[in-house]
Amino acid sequence: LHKSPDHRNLVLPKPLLAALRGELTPRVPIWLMRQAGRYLPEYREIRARTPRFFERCYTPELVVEITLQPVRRFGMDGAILFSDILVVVDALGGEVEILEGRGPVVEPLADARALERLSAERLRPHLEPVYEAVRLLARALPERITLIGFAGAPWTLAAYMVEGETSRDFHRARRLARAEPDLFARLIGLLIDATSDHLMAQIEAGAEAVQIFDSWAGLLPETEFERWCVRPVLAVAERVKARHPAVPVIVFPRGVGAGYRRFRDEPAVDGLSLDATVPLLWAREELAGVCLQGNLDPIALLAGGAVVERETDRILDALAGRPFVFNLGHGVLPETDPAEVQALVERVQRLRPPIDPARHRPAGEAPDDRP
Ligand code: 1CP
Repeated sequence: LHKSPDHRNLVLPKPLLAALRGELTPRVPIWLMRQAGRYLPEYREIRARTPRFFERCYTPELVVEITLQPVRRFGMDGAILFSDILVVVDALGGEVEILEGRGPVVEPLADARALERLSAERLRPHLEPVYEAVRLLARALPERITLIGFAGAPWTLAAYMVEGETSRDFHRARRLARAEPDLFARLIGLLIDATSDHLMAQIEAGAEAVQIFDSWAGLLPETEFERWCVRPVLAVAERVKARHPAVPVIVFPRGVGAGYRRFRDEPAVDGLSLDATVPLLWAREELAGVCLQGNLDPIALLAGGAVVERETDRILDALAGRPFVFNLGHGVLPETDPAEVQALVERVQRLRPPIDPARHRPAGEAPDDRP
């Protein structure tokens, strides 16, 4: 598939898996959220031929091809399955479509009757083409590359289901959670079942690591964050780990600031994906004991060139000496120039000389006043 330059094979067979298991890797592995998709001309070509989004998601040969496109071009260390968090909503029987230029549109869920119509029983049969694609990918990928499965977190899925579409603030979803917490808890409970089952099915088909995307976790104030993000995400992670203890689980609670600390000492959480606002020296101190992932601002890739280089080096320096996975702070934007992604992957993957630890003292600290 990909003719990798020799240095990429000098390291462990799967640098991404090694880092997620807490090992220090000779070079930092990289993959990018939304690395497949609209910024690639070869994806847009497939989209023109197969305009229905879910048709692309449920045709195993297309899923395989779209998943491999960025890996073939750029040689990342991880291949994330081409799919969407909303396939779970579709499988449960929630009416959902993905419209061009508008994103997801869902029949809004407003009451108990709508909730009763959803069923977790349809999940595995409905998503069988997705699992078939995972099986094909597990066979097609070169040894160095880790196959990543994923699911939306219960809160983020519930937010789309109640709101009916994307939104800046998800007022309707947050109002329902406050006004009818018992109903909302039942929805979250159903989504805990569905997302953990979906992740386990991907693992059973060959996914080697999984990521839980809680893209809208940052909208929740403290107590709501605990109830609708932390507890459901940990419930999902714990169920997956109980069945598949060796498979790393990465959590991406986007925008939660100091709330990232809630995931640092959890045995079920192997990786913590940082959004671009998280200060890295804070993360280095406060989030020890878990493999960090992140956090280049996707906008930096639009500026390109020296901006990306400077930011990339700053991130690599800040996390040097720690198990770390390079990624963006959120998904690749559709306007991104593929050449910038290419340059980024090359920069991260080249072996860097060991870094002088003296450069890593936080500003103002004397050379030997650290424990
Ligand atoms: O026409 C198209 O191609 C539609 C664009 C598109 C694509 C390429 C959508 C609709 N989904 C996807 C693929 C996708 N979605 C992947 C592919 C694998 C990869 O990363 O390469 C992944 C991981 C997702 C996950 C996803 N979907 C998330 C979580 C990550 C994030 O960006 O926060 C969310 C929130 C969604 C919902 C969704 N689906 C599609 C869009 C445009 C959106 C976001 C809408 C919004 O901003 O609210």
